[in-house]
Amino acid sequence: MKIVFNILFLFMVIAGLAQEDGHQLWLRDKKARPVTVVCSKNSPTLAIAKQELQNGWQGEPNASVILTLKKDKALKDDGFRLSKNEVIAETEKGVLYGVYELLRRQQTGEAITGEAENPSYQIRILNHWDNPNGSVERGYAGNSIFWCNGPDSLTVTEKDKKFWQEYARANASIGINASVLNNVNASPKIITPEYLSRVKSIADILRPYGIQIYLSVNFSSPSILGKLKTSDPLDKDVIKWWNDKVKEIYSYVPDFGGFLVKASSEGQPGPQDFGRTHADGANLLADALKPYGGIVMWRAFVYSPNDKDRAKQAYNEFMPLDGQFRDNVIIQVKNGPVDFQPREPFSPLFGAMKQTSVMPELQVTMEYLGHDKYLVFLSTMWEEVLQSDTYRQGEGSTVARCTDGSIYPQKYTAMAGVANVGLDTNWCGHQFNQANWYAFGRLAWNVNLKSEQIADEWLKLTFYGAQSSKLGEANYDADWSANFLTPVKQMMLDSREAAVNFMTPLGLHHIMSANGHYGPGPWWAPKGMRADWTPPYYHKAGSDGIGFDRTKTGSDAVSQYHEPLASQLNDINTCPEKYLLWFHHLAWDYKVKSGRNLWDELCYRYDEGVNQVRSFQKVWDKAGVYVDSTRFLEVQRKLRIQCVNAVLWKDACLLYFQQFSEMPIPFELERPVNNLDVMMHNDRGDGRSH
Ligand code: GCV
Repeated sequence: MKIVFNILFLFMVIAGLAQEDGHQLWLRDKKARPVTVVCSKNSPTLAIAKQELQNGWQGEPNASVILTLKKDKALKDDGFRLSKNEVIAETEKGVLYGVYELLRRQQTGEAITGEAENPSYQIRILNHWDNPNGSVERGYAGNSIFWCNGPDSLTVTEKDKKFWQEYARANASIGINASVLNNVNASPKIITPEYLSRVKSIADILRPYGIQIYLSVNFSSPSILGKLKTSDPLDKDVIKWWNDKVKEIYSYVPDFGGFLVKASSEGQPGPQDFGRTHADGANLLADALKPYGGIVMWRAFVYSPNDKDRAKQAYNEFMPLDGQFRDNVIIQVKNGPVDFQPREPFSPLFGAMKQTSVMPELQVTMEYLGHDKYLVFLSTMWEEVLQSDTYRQGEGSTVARCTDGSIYPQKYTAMAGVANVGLDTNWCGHQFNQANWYAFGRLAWNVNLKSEQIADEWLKLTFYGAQSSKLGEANYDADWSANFLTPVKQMMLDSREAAVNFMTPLGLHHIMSANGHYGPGPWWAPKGMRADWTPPYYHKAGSDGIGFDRTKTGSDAVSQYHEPLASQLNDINTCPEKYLLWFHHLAWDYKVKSGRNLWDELCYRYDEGVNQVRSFQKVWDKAGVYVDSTRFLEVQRKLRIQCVNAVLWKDACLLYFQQFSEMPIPFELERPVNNLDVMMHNDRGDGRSH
């Protein structure tokens, strides 16, 4: 009998596998109750809204739900109002967002209040760093969902369409309304007729879900594609070339959103090649797009090899141009002044450019945070940045309020996230990376949401009921909440701080392995290499101490912040400890708040990070009973890898820095298990050799 039961159980587990592989994201199939949906209008978007209600209704059985399109003074853009049986909006997209919210609240048990729900940002956009050959720069979830290699690479298949539709649905369900289909390191061919046909097919599938298409363009396209002698933004043939090209693009995609541009940055061509400014370059494209309502997202990610402090350059280059950009240009600024590090202070450009629209760029893909291997919930990091006070217009001038139109009257407001999506079955490589896609959408819709709520929603939508067999239905909810939801949510909320601890505590940054940006590489500085691409440029470890002096007597990056923040960061006694070595170079025996000296504190932080990941393993193993086996085992395997890598980070950084501190690792802490010479010898710069 026992054998029969075991076989049956095994069969149930295997049968369950096919359904719970993560492909359905937070939109898993539900047993819907019957519902009648009433709407006086018809359209592809409204048809989706109706279908979603019918497929997912969890309210009163046989209820009647009304979708109402009408004017409402409290609503803006695609906002909506909900009641138990009605969704009110001014636009069809608003109705669709309202339907997803209603279904989400039914599932999570959140109250349905009837308040107006308006988006924080008008444009909530994913940036795909996808190349025309199907590879994805900094992508860790398989190849591109939009592009592929090979002779038939531009033929649109049914499989393509299915994927694009699923992608569109997932985005719409969290309020994302725009996508840039290709890498900012842009191939010029993306705007040739062959590629534009495929762009049109993608746009046609995404449109009913309310998603507008944008493209990254190469600034030299007029010379490369148009064979012009120059791509100088002030040249009249160049102006005409872009005007014609834009007209052509709109003939394929009449509601095309516009361009994203990386120019005069990391070797990409740009206006500076012709002695022109970023404003000249952006305005050229903005003028071409203007008649069609298109916009330009112009990136501020710039730095040059000669600068003494890379963190200062974007501010230095863009501030003098404030007020010179057309009103359909938005400057897209990475959250921190260097580059998506595990922790950075906010970029000083936020709030500083008062006459120019500015939008935050966040990185959803985990370039510097463990690729598809680590469990790191990024929402807490984004919350930290978005709620940072810039003081630009007095206290409370948070990054969020400086960019969402609350403080400055921007014509357009937007938030971008560098996507983490690929062809992997679970879309994101790691099951928990789905939570970052989800969090990006939710924060772009409501910038004041708390990470705790976002994690709570995501866990309920993604895991509730995944394994019902062993617990007994009557106690399931209480059990699940106490033994799965609560501990796993806490793990998510702690996960980013854990990563900071075992990678870059106390304000350290950019000490990862070169190129791959995965494991540790604080030593990496080959002869002749650009200094600002090497970790020693950032940590400045020596016998006198460690850290980058950005105080007034150092690089003076602190002065790019507004008072009282500038003084607070400048003063070692008031600088928050999390940014200590970002702004200060300190002696190894400097006393930190805990009473320890700096070296000991560093050791403790690294040790703490490793212990945190070990504790995540315990949390997950214990929660396993509530999770289907495929997703459980996948996450379990990855936590093991993360743990091994965390130890490696700790050993590499402590043994390397110890050469300068010449102090012992406190004897009560675990001893290193990796040797420095071996780690350095094995380092190929991609972080994989360890
Ligand atoms: C798309 C970092 C990344 C690059 C990326 C660049 C950018 O340098 O390592 O892969 O290029 O940022 O944001 O443009």
